[in-house]
Amino acid sequence: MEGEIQKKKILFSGVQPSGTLTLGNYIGALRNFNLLQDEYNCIYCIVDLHAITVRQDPATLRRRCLEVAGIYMACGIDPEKSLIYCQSHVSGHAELNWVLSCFTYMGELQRMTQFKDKCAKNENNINAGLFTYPVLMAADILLYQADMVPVGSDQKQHIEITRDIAQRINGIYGDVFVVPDAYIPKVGARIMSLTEPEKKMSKSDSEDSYIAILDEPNIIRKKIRRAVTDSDTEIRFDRENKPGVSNLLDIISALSGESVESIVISLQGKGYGALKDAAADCVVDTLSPIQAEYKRIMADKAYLQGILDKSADTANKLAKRTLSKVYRKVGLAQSGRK
Ligand code: AQP
Repeated sequence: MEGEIQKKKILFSGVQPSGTLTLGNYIGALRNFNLLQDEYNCIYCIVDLHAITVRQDPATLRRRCLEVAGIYMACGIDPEKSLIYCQSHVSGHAELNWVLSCFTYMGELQRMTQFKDKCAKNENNINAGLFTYPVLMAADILLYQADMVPVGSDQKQHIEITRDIAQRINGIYGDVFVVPDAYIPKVGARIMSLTEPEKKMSKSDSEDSYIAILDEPNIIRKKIRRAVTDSDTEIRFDRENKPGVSNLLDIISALSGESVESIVISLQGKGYGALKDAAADCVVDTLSPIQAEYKRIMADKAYLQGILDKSADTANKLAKRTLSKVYRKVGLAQSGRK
């Protein structure tokens, strides 16, 4: 990939190992990853440095990094075509983060809705990392001169600030960074919580609120059966007044490829029980093969670790190219050593 990286466009995306990955992560981001890997040179990162902006249990975090790599592969990412590695194994992310933070304004960061949401969730740990999270994310992307970033709609603001930082630096120093575009899916860009459907489904919320990619079929069915709907009985897509029903329709549509309109027609006159059964069937059918593949991959942890190490070596080389360009452009002294 290192040599080939010049020819194809570059795609970068990441997921935090901050919990067990959810159906939201899958529909919003992961399922698009393997669709794009023939067209782009893809770099898929497990963003563990981002995860420590919220307190994590060290042993669990370490274990989860490998698990996320297993889920990436089970979702179809081919390590022969794409890089899969841990963010903390490539020091360039943290180094570029520092440079970019000197070109990012406090006011820009104060406008980030994710910062406000995370502050509300972590009242006792509103740390500087939570505030500068978008700068590290900009560094992740710009480090590889990525053209495209597939994300859910919650990350749109972060891609916009990444573009602003890149354009600002390019404006001062000439052509330093590729300015990336977001790839946000048309359907399922924001899967909502099962228990509070006006909020995004998040892996750091309560277990009942999300479906984990690795949940057993009976757990998936139980969680969907208990999903909050409303006191009405009509199956209709109306995000504002029927967020729970609309979320289930969104999930079915995203996973089956059928339009919401035709799903609504096929469920006409049936109750919420039928809607929930249809949603549960779709989710179980989608996740079962991924879970079987995940089990197979995780049986050989040495192989998986080998992939992470090899990918990190390549990522380090690519990162160094951008970093030395950035250091030179901003005026940092070159080392005299070979
Ligand atoms: N509910 C969602 N619907 C659609 N896409 C989603 N994504 C996350 N939740 C949804 C997308 O998944 C990718 C990885 O997200 P992340 O783990 O880096 O961070 P996040 O967006 O903060 O996800 P969570 O699950 O809400 O994590 P926690 O709870 O730790 O903060 C991103 O592309 C994201 O858009």
